[in-house]
Amino acid sequence: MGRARGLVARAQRIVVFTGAGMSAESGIPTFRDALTGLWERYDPEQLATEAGFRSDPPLVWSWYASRRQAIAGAAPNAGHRAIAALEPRKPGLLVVTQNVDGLHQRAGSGDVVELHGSILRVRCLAGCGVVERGWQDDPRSPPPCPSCGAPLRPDVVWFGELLPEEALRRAQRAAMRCDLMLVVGTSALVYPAAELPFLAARGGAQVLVVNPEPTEVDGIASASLHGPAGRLLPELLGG
Ligand code: BJW
Ligand code: ZN
Repeated sequence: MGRARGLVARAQRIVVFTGAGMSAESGIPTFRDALTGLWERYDPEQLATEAGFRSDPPLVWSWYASRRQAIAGAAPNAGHRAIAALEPRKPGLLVVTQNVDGLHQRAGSGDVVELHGSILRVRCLAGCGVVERGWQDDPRSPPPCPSCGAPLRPDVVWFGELLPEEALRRAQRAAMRCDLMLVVGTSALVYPAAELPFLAARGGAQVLVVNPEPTEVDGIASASLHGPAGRLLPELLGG
């Protein structure tokens, strides 16, 4: 911990790259953890692809509605708060998240890049350009697009879909320019997001991992702290 705290103290351009483990202690399940991960119980082909949505819109819609409800009832944890509290001390700090839950923003982080979209928004399946934040939520089936009548879909990135171009570009640029990348709560298995720590290391940044389990990133990390983010981040980032 002492060495890791030293890396944070010396860093001037920090990127915090987060995944589902960041929100685990807020009670939001991860995707790939044994027993508790969503993909243990649900089929990603059915629930996180456009083909799955088209084949059964009510099924996919209701799964997202129940997750949205769980997220609305959850609160940011001590890890989210520690990252938000670091921002004033490290100007230019950027949070790059794969999470769709909006908890970094609710904890007070001001600059958050959402690589996989947001579960709090919907957009038109037909791509007419409609994006909405507040809509009449019937958990049983997707409402029609107010402009063209096609179903609305969650504004998240499903498998086989391109990440939002501007978000990905900004994340890649920040990764190449940072001097410290803190990688929290991600299995780093899903591309292209998983490339970011490797881009950072190639650009000369120190990489610091916070995760209870070993991951692909440990091999390039200057230090790996094995434990839960909600406990380790306040200790690591506390002033
Ligand atoms: C804790 C903790 C605690 C626990 N504290 N830590 C073959 C090879 C390479 C690539 C591909 C391939 N076949 C297909 C692809 C491409 C595919 C991909 O990468 N697949 C891999 C799985 C192999 N990628 C895509 O499709 C992407 N698009 C794309 O590539 O476009 C180009 C293209 C077009 C056409 C064809 C092919 C390519 C899009 C990816 C979209 C991912 N979407 C999801 C769902 C979002 C919506 C929703 O929420 O429903 O995003 S999937 C899911 O995984 C979600 C996450 O953001 C993402 C990453 O998961 P994450 O965050 O890392 O979570 P977990 O569960 O994996 O890990 C949790 C970690 O936390 C663990 O390490 C725990 O130990 C830890 N943890 N408790 C700290 N308390
Ligand atoms: Zn439309």
